[in-house]
Amino acid sequence: MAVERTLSIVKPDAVAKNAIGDIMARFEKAGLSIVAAKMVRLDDDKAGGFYAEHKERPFYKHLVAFMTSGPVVVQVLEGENAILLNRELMGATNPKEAAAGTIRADFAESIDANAVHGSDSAESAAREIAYFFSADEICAR
Ligand code: RTP
Ligand code: MG
Repeated sequence: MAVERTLSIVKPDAVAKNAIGDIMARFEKAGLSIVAAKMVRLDDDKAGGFYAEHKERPFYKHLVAFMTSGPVVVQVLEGENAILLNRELMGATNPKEAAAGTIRADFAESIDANAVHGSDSAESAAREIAYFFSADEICAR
């Protein structure tokens, strides 16, 4: 296994319920290091560009509206197998289908307000990290 980096977002619903620390603790307890982090308020362009792959999907407008509804915490996680490990920690997109003990099972309200984002491939991770962070904002361990 290789050391990887992945992009994680604590979404507006989880920020609103003061779950930032609990969610970050899950990453650290699983062996992932937070090597960059910031709280930001996304506008339509920034959120829409981030989810551009879903532009033609029926839920796109709603997704962008949700992601701009309040601040988010964007972070880069680093560790062995980080991309898949983060997806496992997150659980299924729909919290009703998320395995017990996953972040979405424990913190998500619905498929729309589902607490966290995580990159789904090495290609996505590279694009998404560069979308939010410059190289000098990422602190190598
Ligand atoms: P994310 O990108 O946010 O980490 O979520 P994901 O990979 O688990 O799911 P994805 O397919 O990339 O979808 C992005 C977000 O769009 C919303 N969604 N709604 N109503 C629907 O059928 C539907 N499908 C997706 C979810 O909020 C999902 O997180
Ligand atoms: Mg996705």
